[in-house]
Amino acid sequence: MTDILARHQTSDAIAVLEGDLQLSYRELAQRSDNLAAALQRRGIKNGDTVLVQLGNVADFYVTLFALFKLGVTSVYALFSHQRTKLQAYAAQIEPALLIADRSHALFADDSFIDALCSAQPALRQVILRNSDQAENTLEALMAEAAGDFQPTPTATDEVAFFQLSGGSTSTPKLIPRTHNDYYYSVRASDEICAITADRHYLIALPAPHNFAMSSPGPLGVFYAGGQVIPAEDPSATHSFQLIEKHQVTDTGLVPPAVSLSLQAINKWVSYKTLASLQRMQVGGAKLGETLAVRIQSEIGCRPQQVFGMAGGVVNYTRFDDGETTIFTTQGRPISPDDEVWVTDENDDPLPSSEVGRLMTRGPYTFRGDYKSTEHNAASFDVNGFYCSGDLIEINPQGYITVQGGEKIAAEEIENRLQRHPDVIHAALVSIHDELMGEKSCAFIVARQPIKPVALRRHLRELGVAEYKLPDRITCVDKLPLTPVGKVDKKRLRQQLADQQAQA
Ligand code: DBH
Repeated sequence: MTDILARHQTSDAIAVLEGDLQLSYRELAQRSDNLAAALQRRGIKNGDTVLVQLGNVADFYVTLFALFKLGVTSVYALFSHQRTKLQAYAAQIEPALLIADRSHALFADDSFIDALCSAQPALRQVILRNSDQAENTLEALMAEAAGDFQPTPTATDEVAFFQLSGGSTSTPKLIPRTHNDYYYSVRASDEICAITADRHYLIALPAPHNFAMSSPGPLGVFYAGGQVIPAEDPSATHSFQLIEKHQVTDTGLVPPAVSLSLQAINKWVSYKTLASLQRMQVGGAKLGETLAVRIQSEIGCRPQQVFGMAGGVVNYTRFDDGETTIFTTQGRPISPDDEVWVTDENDDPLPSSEVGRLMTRGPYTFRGDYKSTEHNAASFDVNGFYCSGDLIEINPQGYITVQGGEKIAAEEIENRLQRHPDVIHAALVSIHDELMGEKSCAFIVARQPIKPVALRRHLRELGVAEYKLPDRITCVDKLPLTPVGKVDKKRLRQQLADQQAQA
């Protein structure tokens, strides 16, 4: 992955724009060399692991390349992550180095750092950004002369860094990504997304997210020699200013951010502010058709749907696809060697145009989460196909439409519901919803009547995130079963659809 920057390291073209800071490719390469050399002098070496938490700032990318050059394996926590997540990542990788930002509440003083250091005996170095100390700050290390630093990256078929799994399991999972697999996905994304040196890409999504990083993200933009504009504050107000100021041509958003942008346009800014914006990628959750159409008609740019996962397979609608495909599907895989198919509840393959569980295997898809033998045994089949838990349909042209289950592992919520003393059986299904794209409904068989509020409280107490709580909770006498005795979710969904139709 060090190659992405090495290609342009003598270029004076602008690589990153952040506020008044403007870094050329030459400067980005120099700073990352400086940082890598400074860390090497402090004993950080190839084979070590590193925990990083930085926001959407130029320093994120300086650090990313420095750590690639050193050949250390890193986890990049989201800036929104708090104590529990960081502790869980540290427990898994036992980092030798922590790089964090004093402007994050967790690092405003030393108490969390001290706690982390005492729990992690391997942690030898802490480097902070925005610190008022004189030395050992990230800023100071980036300014130390690199001397005759020689990169020592890990081998191309070895782990380059860990991606974060969006799954809902109690321990956050880490996904090993190799240089070869990730670099391939970046280059192929550039081709599909037509990323060239004249593109200006705004990063309003959290920088470490797989979409923000590689689909095509800054890695794709750097590969092509274009400009990256990280938005530290992702709000529409701020993003719009950056788009106008830096003549942004491309960006990627999640659907709720698209809604907020449309609202902002209609309320108080002229669409002319966004005149430079030619393409808007949308992913991370299902984009409703109405919103997709409005991107084109009200913002005046070309929507591209992206459906991917941190562990691998990424699907894009292509710019030359027909409007129906662009507005109503989540695209098709990057590679002709991506295998994506759909199974029913009994793990049997379903024909095209039927809804089932996504199974995938391919050249840049992971083969297992880090240190998760049991979990991996349950989420991969004997042929190495990964079951993401997403419910999808694949049309005869190979385009995917997400039907539900996105990122909310039904089994996880069901297991937690079943930990309530009055719950005998629980099943979670999702249904289409005009407003939200989809809604989840939990069917409960209970020993005695339980109020939905009590069940939601129970889930919260077990650490279930707010957005994963079932939108509806219905108590039933029994759950319909398939002939092999699994819960017949098709029938439950049908039941809900019938109720909706009658309402
Ligand atoms: O949701 C995702 O994880 C995702 C979405 C779009 C992703 O990983 C990606 C593109 O690469």
